[in-house]
Amino acid sequence: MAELNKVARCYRCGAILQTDDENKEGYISPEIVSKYPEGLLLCNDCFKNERFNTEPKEPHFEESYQTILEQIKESKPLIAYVVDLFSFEGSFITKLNEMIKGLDVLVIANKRDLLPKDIDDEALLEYVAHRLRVAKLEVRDVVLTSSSTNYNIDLMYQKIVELSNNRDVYFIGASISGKSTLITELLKRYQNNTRKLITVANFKNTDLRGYKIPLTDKTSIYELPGTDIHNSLLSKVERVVQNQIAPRKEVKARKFNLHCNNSVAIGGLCVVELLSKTKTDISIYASSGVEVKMKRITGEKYLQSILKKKNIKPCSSRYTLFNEFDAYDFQITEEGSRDIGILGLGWFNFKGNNQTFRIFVPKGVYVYTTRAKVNYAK
Ligand SMILES: Nc1nc2c(ncn2[C@@H]2O[C@H](COP(=O)(O)OP(=O)(O)O)[C@@H](O)[C@H]2O)c(=O)[nH]1
Ligand SMILES: [Mg+2]
Repeated sequence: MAELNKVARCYRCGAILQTDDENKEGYISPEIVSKYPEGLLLCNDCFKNERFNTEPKEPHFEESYQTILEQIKESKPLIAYVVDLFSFEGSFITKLNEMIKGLDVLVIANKRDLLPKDIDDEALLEYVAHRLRVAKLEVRDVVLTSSSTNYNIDLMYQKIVELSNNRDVYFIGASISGKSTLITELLKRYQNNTRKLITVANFKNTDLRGYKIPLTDKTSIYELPGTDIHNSLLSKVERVVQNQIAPRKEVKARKFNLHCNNSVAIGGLCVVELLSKTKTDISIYASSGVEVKMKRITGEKYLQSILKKKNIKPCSSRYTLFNEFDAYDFQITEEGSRDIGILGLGWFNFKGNNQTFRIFVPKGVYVYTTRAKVNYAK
């Protein structure tokens, strides 16, 4: 009888995998095939393109933004760098960090209200300090804020006045980190003791504009437009789904005990499977508008079934086919409390114990692993 063999194809581009000719489509190193006989495999090209997407693809830095930063550097201003505590990886931008090194920086870690209330600020400040150390970015101070609950806005204003010390202040950061809202809150407390008016400034040699708020007769607070984050799930889904995945209030942990080959769906947008034998407790942090469910089936089966039945909220009309998703395997070598995050959607926390997770996400969305952001272990 004829034998039917499954033809191995690249998981991403669909090319038929071959080990004979490096210069032809679908080439994959023979070692990989023998190492993962049952694995979902990528051809070498896709592996290079996708697997090494382990840094957020740098937000496209408009040249104009760079031009402004170059210009403002000369006057040695105070930089008020707004980062989003919920979406930290999307708002803490390597390239921006490099550009502001050497300047006086006040980090404003915003959206404190979205993180669990029972975590102390000290722990969050330590997390930010840790990330700053890793990025080798020295800063003058860090303040945790929330425009939604008016948390520490006075303190932020006070620090800006103190640290600016008769210099200009520039609010910078990724879009949606909350710059405009913070400035609006700041304006509620602001008293203009100068002879100047609040205006909108056009930045030289660019088409960018932003608020200019006089601090003293010689100095002002400027709001720079944000830089867009293209590899966030938020920038890939339609408006209704954006509204469901962006949290508006405290995100609460949803806990699951995962066994080998069990999978958890985070909406119809991400499926997490535990590939290794070590049973693992995970706590998922995502907007309450995102349903989270577990099934005792593989991630591939679970995702296929969700795409067919659309029985979990939210599902995006832009990602309806299995091959519109990427699959990443994360082998955890670190111990201690860890996170795996999906930019724009949230993250899950677990204790590192040599696990391997497989994560399915819409193509091009950044998935990362870091030390835990929210850590209950003392
Ligand atoms: N939960 C929460 N949402 C915030 C906070 N600050 C801003 N936002 C929301 O984040 C989104 C982007 O804010 P915006 O100020 O326009 O960000 P910008 O692009 O940096 O100027 C808006 O939907 C705001 O309502 C905050 O402290 N907490
Ligand atoms: Mg804005």
